[in-house]
Amino acid sequence: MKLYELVGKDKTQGFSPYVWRARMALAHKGLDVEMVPLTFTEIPSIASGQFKTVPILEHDGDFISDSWAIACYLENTFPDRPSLFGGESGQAYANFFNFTSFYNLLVPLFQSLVYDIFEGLDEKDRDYFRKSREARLGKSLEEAHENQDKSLTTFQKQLWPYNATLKTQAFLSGANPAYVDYIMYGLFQWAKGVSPLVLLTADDPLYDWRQRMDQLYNGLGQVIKTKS
Ligand SMILES: N[C@@H](CCC(=O)N[C@@H](CS)C(=O)NCC(=O)O)C(=O)O
Repeated sequence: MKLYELVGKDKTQGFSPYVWRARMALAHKGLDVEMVPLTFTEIPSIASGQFKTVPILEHDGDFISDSWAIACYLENTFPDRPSLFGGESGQAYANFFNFTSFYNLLVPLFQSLVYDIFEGLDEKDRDYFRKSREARLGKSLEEAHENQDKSLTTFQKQLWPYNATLKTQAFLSGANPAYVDYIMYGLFQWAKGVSPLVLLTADDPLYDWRQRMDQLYNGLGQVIKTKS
């Protein structure tokens, strides 16, 4: 089994939030995977160019792309291993969280990280990244960077429901971590891999949660080093 991931100059620091969801999901299922690092402009070299984004999972000759599709594939293909969703209603909720977290969390975090991501990229990806992301942002990377604090505050303001939830339960999925936690954790792994920005304070319940997430699966998430 192979998981294609996204890297910049440092090939050991896979930073995609979506790949982290898939990586944690594979670990949750107890499946060994070979990580294959790609830069942005290398993604079309996989599976005859049929996919534009990572993660891409290769298993038994099949290619599955999209983090949500990969999670559902793992759940269906390995039903006897620990469940990612805890049943149908858990899966429906995780699907909902997958969408809501996009606008509430991922977009403002993207706006605050975008310039730092650019700076960490392999030289050959920079033109592609600048062009595609400036079109998406409707402004230059430098302008986005000037607003970094504002975007970060927007992101932080959206965290209250998760902080509140973690006052009454250990993980977002309940007593034990599962896919909703991996969606959230992917965002923090992304930020950690590309930027020195501090997202949480020690009194945020998410801070303690993140430390516990870092310990899972033999400290898998700790492969990402804090930027300085
Ligand atoms: N909905 C997709 C989104 C994946 C995605 O946007 N991945 C980004 C990396 S974080 C990517 O591969 N982008 C390639 C590009 O923009 O060229 C998923 O959940 O897997």
